[in-house]
Amino acid sequence: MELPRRTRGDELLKPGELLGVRHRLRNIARQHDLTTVIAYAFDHRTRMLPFIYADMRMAPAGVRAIGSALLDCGFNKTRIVLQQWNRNFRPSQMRLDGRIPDLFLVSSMQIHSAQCEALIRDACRIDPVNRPLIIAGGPKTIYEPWGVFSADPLDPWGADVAVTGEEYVLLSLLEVLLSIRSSDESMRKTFIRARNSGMLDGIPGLVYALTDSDGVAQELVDTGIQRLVGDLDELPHPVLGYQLLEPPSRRTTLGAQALPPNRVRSYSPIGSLVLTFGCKFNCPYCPIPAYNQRQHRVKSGARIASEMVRLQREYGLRYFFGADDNFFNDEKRTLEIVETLAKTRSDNSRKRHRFRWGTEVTVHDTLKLQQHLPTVRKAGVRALWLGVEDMTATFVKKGQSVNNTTESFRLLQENGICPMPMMMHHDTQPLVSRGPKPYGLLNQARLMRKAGACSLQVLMMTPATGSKLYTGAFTSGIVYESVAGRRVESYMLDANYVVASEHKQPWKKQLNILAAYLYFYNPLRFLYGLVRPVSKMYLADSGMQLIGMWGLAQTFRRTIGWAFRLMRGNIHHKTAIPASRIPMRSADGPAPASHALPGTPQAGLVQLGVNSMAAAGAD
Ligand code: B12
Ligand code: SF4
Repeated sequence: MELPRRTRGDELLKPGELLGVRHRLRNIARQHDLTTVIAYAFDHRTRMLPFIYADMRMAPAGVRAIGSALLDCGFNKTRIVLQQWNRNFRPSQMRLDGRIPDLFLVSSMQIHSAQCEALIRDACRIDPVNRPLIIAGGPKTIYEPWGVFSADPLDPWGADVAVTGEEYVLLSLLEVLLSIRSSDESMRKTFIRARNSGMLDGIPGLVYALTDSDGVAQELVDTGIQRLVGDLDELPHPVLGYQLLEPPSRRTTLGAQALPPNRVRSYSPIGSLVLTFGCKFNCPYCPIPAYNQRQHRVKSGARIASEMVRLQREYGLRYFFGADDNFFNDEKRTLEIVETLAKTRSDNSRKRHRFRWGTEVTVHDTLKLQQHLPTVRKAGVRALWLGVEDMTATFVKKGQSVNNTTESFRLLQENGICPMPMMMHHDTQPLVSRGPKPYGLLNQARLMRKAGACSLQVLMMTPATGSKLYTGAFTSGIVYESVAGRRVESYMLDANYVVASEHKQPWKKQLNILAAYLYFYNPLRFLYGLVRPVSKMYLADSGMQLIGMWGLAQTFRRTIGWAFRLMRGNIHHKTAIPASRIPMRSADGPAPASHALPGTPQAGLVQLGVNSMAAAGAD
């Protein structure tokens, strides 16, 4: 089930609204000496292909964006802790500026939910009087905000509020809280006052719990779908967030200082940057178009150039990854960006900049933009990830075909850009096929390699939260609950594990993924690549082979046991959609909450009791 769409014409913030809240907060920030810790939840069990290197060496843009927004508004006592680098970090022991922070923010993807919960639980160990206001956000809460609140009355823990949106939602929340906060009041206490008086209900993009006096969540109130910032130039500059990174360590506590600028590059040599958001396609397994309210949001070329130049100057960053859903989505906007970057200089010399970057595009749009690929290359693009899924479009159709795919790869290679295909393996796809059409997974891997693919991503078709196919996959009973006695856990939902299938021998699917990777990444290909690289960029090919072999070893180690379990059988299927067990309602009244999935208990009956508790000051 997709996120509901806001009323047409009301999907975006008005121009200048994000700038406005930033400006207003800057004026009041100095009256509130706030300290904030932002943690990125990361489950190390997810370390394998296809993103084995990028997962650790690219500080995530989401937490950096939130950090940048806080710093930009004047909250300079902010620190970003990445569990990738600080796996022992314990929120209950954190101190910043010598004190327990006022705000503890957690960001998580769905696959890192277990760590997200552990972080929140640990923060809840801080005694209620000193406890920071706990705010959860990121791709997990965007689709499943209830997941950060305990549904077990005997085991209460939970965030105070889940943000189902972006910077603007958080800043609006802070603006409301700071407008009523007295100087010596804790942010959590202020939050409870604001919540109980209904002051948060006018900020779309929040889900908060109404709790009883023991802190047990009785119902979740959903303020609806956020309005999105349309002009991404209004976002705070990403250069700010890099100042806030906690240095990697094995400690449970925080260091005295953030990572110095001259060491950022050694830990995070790739800078992920927001360039555009949204995609015009409508693939039923993808949540992205609905999340973006079918809007395409972009930064200007000038702004992107300024971001890259400053990041290079201040941190020495030269490699970037665009957090785009489909960078080539809109020809005019794409050209504006690449033409500007192609002319950009990093310094006063006459030489063009030396940034190198990559991002995601589609086969369809690559062909459409073929005559502009030389400019794309001049802009610094050296690798493009393409969602090929299945070249024969047997299962997934979005304008790709065998000829289109090979042609787009050829064009990219001709222009010195590495094509990086992303494939989706599905129940009806064999490992190898005979005949004129290359249905088989290996047939396609072979064709793509021949056409110049520098890397390969093979993921199993798995229901994604927020996609059209999501709920149907559960009601039709294809999603596994457990296999041979082992439960499917959230870290296994990364599409590397076969956790949803109608295949009679699903272990074959698991082994097929390994076989495709082994076919693509192996010592022979590495050696061959040294002599006759597939790419014009000589070392790119052998470098990718080395990373691929390392990633394959991890993928094998982590998923082979699952393949054996699948062989043993005893597969139990889920019958219900994973919905909130805590009743939910919309802030407008007992109407269904925007983020509630079918099967969520409807709040309303308990509403009166809880509201009166809330009014009496319970938290
Ligand atoms: C770049 C990217 C990657 C990169 C880097 C990820 C990273 N850690 O930086 C790489 C290539 C490594 C990657 C890997 C994967 N990715 Co990825 N990735 C993306 C992509 C395209 C951009 C992410 C990004 O930087 N966005 C820009 C930032 C600014 O946005 P953001 O992170 O959403 O943060 C904003 C809000 O969420 C919010 N927010 C975030 N945190 C917080 C915290 C608080 C407290 C608050 C208030 C707000 C808040 O405010 C932020 C600013 O606007 C997104 C899709 C997208 N367009 O967002 C998918 C996405 C994040 N990836 C996804 C997935 C599934 C994966 C993989 C599992 C794929 C796979 N099978 O291997 C792996 C996981 C690897 C791992 N072990 O973690 C999913 C996550 C789905 C979910 N519900 O959790 C996404 C959303 C794509 C999708 N399907 O919609 N990915
Ligand atoms: S083309 Fe890619 S980003 Fe666009 S809807 Fe399809 S899967 Fe999602």
